[in-house]
Amino acid sequence: MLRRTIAAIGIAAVLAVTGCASAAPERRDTGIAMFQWTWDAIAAECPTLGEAGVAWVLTSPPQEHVDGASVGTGSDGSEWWWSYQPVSYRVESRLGTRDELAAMTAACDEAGVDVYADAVINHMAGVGSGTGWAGTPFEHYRYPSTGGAAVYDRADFHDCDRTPDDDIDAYREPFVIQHCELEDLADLATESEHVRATIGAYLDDLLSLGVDGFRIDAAKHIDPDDVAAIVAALPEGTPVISEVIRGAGEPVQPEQYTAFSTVWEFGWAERVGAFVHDGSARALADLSPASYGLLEEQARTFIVNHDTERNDATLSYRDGAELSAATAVMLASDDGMPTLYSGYAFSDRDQGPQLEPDGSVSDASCTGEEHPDVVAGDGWADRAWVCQHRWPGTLGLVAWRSRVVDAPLTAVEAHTRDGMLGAAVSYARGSTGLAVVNVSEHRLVLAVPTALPDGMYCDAARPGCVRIGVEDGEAGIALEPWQAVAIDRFTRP
Ligand code: LM2
Ligand code: CA
Repeated sequence: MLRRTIAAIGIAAVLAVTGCASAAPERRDTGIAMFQWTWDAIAAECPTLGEAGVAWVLTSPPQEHVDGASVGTGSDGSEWWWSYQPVSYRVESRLGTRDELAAMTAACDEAGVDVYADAVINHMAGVGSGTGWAGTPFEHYRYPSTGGAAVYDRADFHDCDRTPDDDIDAYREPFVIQHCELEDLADLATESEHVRATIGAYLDDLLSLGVDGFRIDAAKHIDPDDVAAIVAALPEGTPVISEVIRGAGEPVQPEQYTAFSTVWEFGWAERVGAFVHDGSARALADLSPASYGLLEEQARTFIVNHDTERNDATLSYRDGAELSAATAVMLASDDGMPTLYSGYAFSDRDQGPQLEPDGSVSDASCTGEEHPDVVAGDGWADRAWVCQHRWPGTLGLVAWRSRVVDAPLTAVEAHTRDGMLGAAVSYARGSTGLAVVNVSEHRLVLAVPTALPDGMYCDAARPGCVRIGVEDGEAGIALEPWQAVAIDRFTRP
């Protein structure tokens, strides 16, 4: 029954524009990580993303990486994580060619969507020797140039000489975290001018192909002074997001990277996922930077990424409608700038995406039709593209956020009552907007205080115009389990 209700909301139609006349303001600050999506597939999805108000897409790493089948370790090369073992900075990978990458940035630009690339600059490959995807031969610590790209020799890498196999063995000292090796991955001497210049040339090359910003992979394993120097060499204002996983009691913390970048706040993702899962509307309403970390201007909020969906640190597509509810909380809150996530189903953490006979990644596509079990979170075939961003509500809420984000949050309230089954949390933005998220498996009917003028509004989370009435300063809102409803003064019947 529930499944039918939510399916009826329709996935493909979330972009339907309602019949409102007043011009809404728009500020886009929501991004989406499209894990292992090819350049061609991202180019094809950008019009949909742009129409919904998505500001940017984050790609998987675009540089040449180890061809896993060449290494002789028993891998057939299909694992996703070869992307994170650079061999050169040629823009040639399983996800697409240099020309395809340029075509993607052009198509996304046309759709009003920026492209951020995942920059793997802490390290090169972890394996002994082999060939890169574009044919570049390499050995551990030796990455010669073919086609005029990256050139590193032994002296360009750290030799930390502190742990048995030079691997990071504990997160107690910055030196070990930043100069020893992350799982054997050859650790670049990022303090060296040559290394910085080589990385800088790679990032500049990506910018010349139309890339707009960067994720700094494994930033926690690079001295913040080194990241600062690399960022300083980029054109002023280039958006950079550092990946620094917050770990309690560790000496390297996200705060050390905020002078020159924004940082994903893992502490937020972990808490919000757990609170939604537990139905703790009160805890969600009480959430504050003091309890999880970074201030909103520095924080990138997210619910799940490609690592956390594999180590169970957060919710994931397997949590079905709970993931949708948490995503709605992220889009309704003002705790940071949101990042959505879209990837593929897997039953083994190493399992790569669908491949073509030549070993390149198959193009993802989303119709919505192939995902009957979105709500329950089960029934996924291995390697199926999950298209989380097309799940009911999500893109509609992105568009709603772009209309209301400049109106400050005026109230965040938990809706729980003795004797009432279920719980919800509401986010009021004065007389501009209101969102309510059911964080329970119970149906709820609520009267939620709002400063929106009395009258009829359209629910931004559903296509068409499902009417929501405001009377005497209260919005009458009925919610299915885990459903979110959002209204704003620009979207009325
Ligand atoms: C990241 N952020 O800091 C990425 O988000 C994460 O996905 C990367 O790990 C990691 N850092 C390095 O860029 C992935 C994956 C690992 C994989 C590495 C390198 O999670 O499992 O390690 O990429 O491909 C694999 C093997 C590991 C082996 C290593 C080196 O799983 O057993 O270590 O390659 O050959 C001996
Ligand atoms: Ca390092």
